[in-house]
Amino acid sequence: MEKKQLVKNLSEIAELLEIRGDNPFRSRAFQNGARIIESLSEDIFTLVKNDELKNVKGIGKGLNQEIKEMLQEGKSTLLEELHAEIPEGVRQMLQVPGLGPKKVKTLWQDLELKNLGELEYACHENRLVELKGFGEKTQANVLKGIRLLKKNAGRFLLNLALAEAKTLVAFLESEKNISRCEIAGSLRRSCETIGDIDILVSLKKYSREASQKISQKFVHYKEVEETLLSGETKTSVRLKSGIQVDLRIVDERSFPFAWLYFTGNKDHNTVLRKLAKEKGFKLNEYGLFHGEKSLDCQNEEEIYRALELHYIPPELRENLGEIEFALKQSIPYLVDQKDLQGVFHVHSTWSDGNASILQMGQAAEKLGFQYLGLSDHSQSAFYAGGLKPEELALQRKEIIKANEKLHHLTILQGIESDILSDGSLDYSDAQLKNLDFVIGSLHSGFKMAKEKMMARLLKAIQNKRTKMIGHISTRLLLARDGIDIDYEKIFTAAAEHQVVIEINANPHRFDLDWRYLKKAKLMGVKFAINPDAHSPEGLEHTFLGVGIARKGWLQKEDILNTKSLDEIREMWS
Ligand code: DGT
Ligand code: CA
Ligand code: CA
Ligand code: ZN
Repeated sequence: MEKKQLVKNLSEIAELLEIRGDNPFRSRAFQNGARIIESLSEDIFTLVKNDELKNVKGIGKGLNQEIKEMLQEGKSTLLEELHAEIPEGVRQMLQVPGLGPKKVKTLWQDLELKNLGELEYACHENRLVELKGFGEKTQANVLKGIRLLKKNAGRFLLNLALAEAKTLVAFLESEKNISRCEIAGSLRRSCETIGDIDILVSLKKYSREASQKISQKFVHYKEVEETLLSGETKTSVRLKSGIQVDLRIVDERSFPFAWLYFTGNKDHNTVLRKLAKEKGFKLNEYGLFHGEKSLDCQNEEEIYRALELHYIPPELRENLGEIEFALKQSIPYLVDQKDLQGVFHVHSTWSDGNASILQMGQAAEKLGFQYLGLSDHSQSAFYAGGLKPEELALQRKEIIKANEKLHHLTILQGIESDILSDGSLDYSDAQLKNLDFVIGSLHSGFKMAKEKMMARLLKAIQNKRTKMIGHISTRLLLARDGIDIDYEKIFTAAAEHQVVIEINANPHRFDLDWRYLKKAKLMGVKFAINPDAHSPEGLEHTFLGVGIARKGWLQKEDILNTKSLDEIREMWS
């Protein structure tokens, strides 16, 4: 069992104990235990091996026993017991935003609800309104939460799907008979969430047996939980992470056609097929046929060319105007990972990051960046350890020291300032003036009426100290919808005041939504691809953000952090 799973189990036990109505101290001990283990700097496995875990503050005897069992035997009897006792549907209620163990307990025991369907129905019947600890507002929120869960059911964050797919591809590629093994589907199109992973393999020597050999290797991959379907050309499995993978196996000649087809999306394919038909061809996953015989195309470029189309990068294949542009041979040259020269929106231990300023700088240097725009939280974000005004100068000193130790990279001092409910920033103008840049972000008060929210955001954009707006919608993918705002008005103001809009590259956010990028660009808005990193590894999310920017048709010149440090300094001077 990995540490991550251990922490998850402990916190699940805590919640389930509370639902069961166990001793509250016991439940709290597990919750604290989860937190302690998560932030433990020593290696948990060594501690358990040497029987030293019991010496860690906050880990009592009972907890110590449970953790030992989980790590040494890979299971938890207590958790199994709780799972048997509390129906799965009741446990799923915990995923509804706003429902904690206490409320779930009431719903299960007082209303005898056993799953989300029954809960939804009970809301429609107004049965939550009179319930102790609930009310009209909670009931409405529960309904909204269930709707959100339904919408997101079975989808996964891009980074998780990508990590799973990359390891799987590496595993399959070790097979000698494989000539190509590539990601297709929504993952190749760099969509913000992924329904399932599609992998396409071509064989040097194709035969039924050769294909079966690859399917067998695939279903025996160590991360496979269950095989859903196994045929000659298509095999589907579900991985332990819950994500489904479809594998298709083709011969070398059909590879480009199959790759185009399985990359999609479906609407893009449909339009291509229609276009082919108008030209007297027939296009499918096996070829581009003129009569019985298919044209020989070595790659996707050649297929597009045969249809007299400009090559369309996978990110644009959404049937959102790309085919019209390709017909005119005018698909733009999109921003590329190698165009990035630096990053903004990075946290350190000065607020809620897990690494020092120097460590973040060194990690950014390793990624080849020229500058790093540090932006810890501001004072109102007390829960995230936001900086008090007097800490700003101290932090500046530490940045200067870090810069002396770095070779090719310069750290800039910015701040991620809360946009307060009246739209003002979180420090005095004199304090903000001393910083290299300011990102304004919403971190609370999301439920404000639309009009008031617009006034709040517009005031922040008009502030002459604001250089960027962070994660503008505040959405959390698969968990929380964004706020309701008038994007056109925001873009107009951002363009007028030269405030950059962030493309937050954290996979939980990808905010601004790529669907707005093309329009905002046309209105004169500039963007920054920001990792919102809270750890050195988090910096790498920047590259996922490039995929999102490409999906929004953005080019190098639209992105602030493709500029050199000197160019940025000049812009902001
Ligand atoms: P997802 O998995 O929901 O994130 O989205 P996709 O786009 O990966 O969808 P998926 O996995 O169902 O199918 C992969 C690609 O295969 C899809 O983008 C286009 C192609 N495809 C699948 N079914 C059809 C179909 O019925 N017609 C056409 N033209 N293409 C299809
Ligand atoms: Ca898919
Ligand atoms: Ca699929
Ligand atoms: Zn933020």
